Amino acid sequence: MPTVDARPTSFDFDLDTTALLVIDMQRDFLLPGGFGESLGNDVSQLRRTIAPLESLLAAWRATGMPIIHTREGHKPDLSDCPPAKLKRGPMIGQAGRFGRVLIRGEYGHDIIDELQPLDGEIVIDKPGKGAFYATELSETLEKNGITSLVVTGVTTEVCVHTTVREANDRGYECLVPADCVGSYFPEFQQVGLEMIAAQGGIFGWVAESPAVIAAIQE
Ligand code: C5J
Repeated sequence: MPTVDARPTSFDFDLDTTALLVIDMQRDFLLPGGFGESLGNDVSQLRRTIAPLESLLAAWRATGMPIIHTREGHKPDLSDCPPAKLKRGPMIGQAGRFGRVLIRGEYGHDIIDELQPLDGEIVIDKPGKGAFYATELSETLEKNGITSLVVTGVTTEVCVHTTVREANDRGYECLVPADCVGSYFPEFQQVGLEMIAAQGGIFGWVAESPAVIAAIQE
């Protein structure tokens, strides 16, 4: 069983029961000129996760362990977008540089070229911030015998955090590689990671991706 040097303690995980979760590495959030940047955000804060995630994905793919990608977005008629979310996110469904913002099937809704899923990898479309809400994620994990998750993607304090919290309440162990999650706000990145590992790992563990790669290659 590989051990990762992580905060708050070292984390043991079983390669047969661990999946890699890649949260919302979508063009709408990461591309210069896209939705995220149109809100005044600095996309370079998210884009620094791309290279470490490429390396982690390559190492993970070599093990044959499951990989699950998620995309936040809505049906074209917005019937799965709660009015409160739309009220606070009026750009959702509007025309953006890369198509209708956060709408399934649009160019901007899809995953960035560098991290496109390969055949056989699972892609889960989610209408909310958490990957468990209104999706088939629970069933998918149960079917594959998964009990631990390595959670990556964007943004740290929103969709990554919500998913880690949902997973924690459902009994999953979560390890978050700090260099593979990103926030537009450096202070949220720092505090978001601290919150996961606080109080003896209240939501899970935090490590760096080279340590995770070394462990899965053991
Ligand atoms: C946000 C996400 N930040 N994927 N979505 O709205 O974190």
